[in-house]
Amino acid sequence: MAIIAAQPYDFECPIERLGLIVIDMQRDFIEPGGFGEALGNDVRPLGRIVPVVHELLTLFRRLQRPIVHTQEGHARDLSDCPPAKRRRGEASLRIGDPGPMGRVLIEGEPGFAIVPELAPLPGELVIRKPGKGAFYATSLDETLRGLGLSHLLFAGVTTEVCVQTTMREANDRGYECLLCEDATESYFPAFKSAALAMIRAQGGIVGWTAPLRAVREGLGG
Ligand code: C5J
Repeated sequence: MAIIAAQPYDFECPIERLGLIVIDMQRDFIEPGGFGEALGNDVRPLGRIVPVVHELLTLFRRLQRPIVHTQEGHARDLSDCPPAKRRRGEASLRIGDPGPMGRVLIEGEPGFAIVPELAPLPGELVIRKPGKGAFYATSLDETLRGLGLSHLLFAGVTTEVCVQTTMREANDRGYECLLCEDATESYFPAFKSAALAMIRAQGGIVGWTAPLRAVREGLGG
């Protein structure tokens, strides 16, 4: 049993039932010219977590534990993009529009790709998701159960949108969830802090949070 020094208290996990979920580390959210910037955000803070997420990937690859990468995006004909989602916001580019990195948030386009430093290796699972939560309209739950996983470590962007939504979905499905604090980021620093606080409030109502250092120490990395 691994013990990770976390908040609100130690996260205990059987390593053989632990997997890593990396949420939406895509060019469209992280690089200039993508959807994140089109929504008016400064994308630079998101790019800063790439080395930390890379360290987690390296650790899980060395431990030979399952890794799932998610990508938010839609079919080319937008059949899985609700019009309300496409209309939302005052974006200079909307989902499906052609932009500097191809059509925004569309499967197969350059902006949809995971940033090259974090590219999935053969054998790692990659799930395209049309929603904020990675369990909505995907096979993620069946996949995780098929792998015998009960404990999930989360990383990725953005903390209060797709990461928190997916953690809440996982929590409702009975998974024990830990978020690596320095491997997640938001366009809004206050929202990141608030999301971390919400997750671990009330005795870990959604889950636990811990810095990379504690994750490494707990997992023997
Ligand atoms: C957003 C995400 N922010 N991956 N997506 O729309 O958090």
